[in-house]
Amino acid sequence: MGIVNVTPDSFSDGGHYASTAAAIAHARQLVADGADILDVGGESTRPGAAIVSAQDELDRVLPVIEGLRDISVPISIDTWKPQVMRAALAAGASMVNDINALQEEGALKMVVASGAAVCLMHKQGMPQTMQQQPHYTDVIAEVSAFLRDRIAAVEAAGIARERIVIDPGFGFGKTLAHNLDLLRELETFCALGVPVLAGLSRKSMLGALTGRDVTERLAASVVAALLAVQRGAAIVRVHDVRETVDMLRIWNAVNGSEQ
Ligand code: 7PM
Repeated sequence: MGIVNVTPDSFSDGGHYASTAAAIAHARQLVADGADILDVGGESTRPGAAIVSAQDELDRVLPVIEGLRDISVPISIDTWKPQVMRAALAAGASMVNDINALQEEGALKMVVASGAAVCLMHKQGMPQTMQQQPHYTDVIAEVSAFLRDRIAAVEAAGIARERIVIDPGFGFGKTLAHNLDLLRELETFCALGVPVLAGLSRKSMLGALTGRDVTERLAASVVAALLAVQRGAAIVRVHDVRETVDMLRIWNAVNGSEQ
C-alpha cells in the first residue's frame, strides 16, 4: 500500500491545481513502482495534527481520487469522517482506512452501505494528545481484544469478513517499547483471522532507534516492513514503494513464492 498524502496548496489563487496534480503524479509513480493499493489522505489523522474540516479534506482528496479513475489498483481513503468516506467512495475509492476503526457516528453505516473494504486500526487516545502518556497493562492483549471486538462489531453490522483488514496502529498512543512489542508479537493479530496491515514507514520509533531524521529513514523503514511481513503482515503501508517492492521480491524468491 503506497501512501499518497494530499497536502494543502500554498498558492493564493484559491485553487488546488498544483497539489492535486502533484498527488496524482506521485500516485501514478507509486503504481509504476509496484504498489497494489493507494492510500489517499488529506492529512487529518496524523498524530499531533490539527483536525481538518470535512470540507477542506474533501477539497484536497476528491480531485485526486477523480484524477485516478483509470488507475489499475484499488484506492483506499484515509479518513475517519463519514462525509469524506461517502464522497470518496462515490468518486471511486473502494476501501476505507480508518484510524478510528469505524467508531465515529455514522461511519459504520456508510461502509456497510457502500460495500467497501475497511482497515480497522487501533489507537489509544486522540491524535492530538495520544503520545503524551501511552499506558497499557498488556499492550498485546489490549490491542488484540480491541481489534477482535471491532471485527465482531463490523461483521455483525454487515461487512463481510473478506472485506476486513486490521492494524495495531504503530505510533498511535504507543511508546517505543509498546511499538516493539507489537511488532515482535504481530502474529498474535494474524490469529484473529483477517489480514494484518502494518504501518511503520518513516515513523518516529525508527527515528528513536537510529537517531535519524524522518528524511533519512529509508533503510530502517524497509527493514521494519520485512520484519512485519516475516511475522505475517499481508499489507505494508509505505512511502517508499520501489525499495519495499525490491525487498519483497527477495523475500518471495527465498520463500519460493511468485517472483
Ligand atoms: C506523522 C506521524 C505523520 C505519523 C504521519 C503519520 C497509519 C495510518 C498513519 C498506520 C493506518 C504515517 C502516520 N499511520 N493508517 N495513518 N496505519 N492504517 O506515517 O500505521 O503516515 S499517519
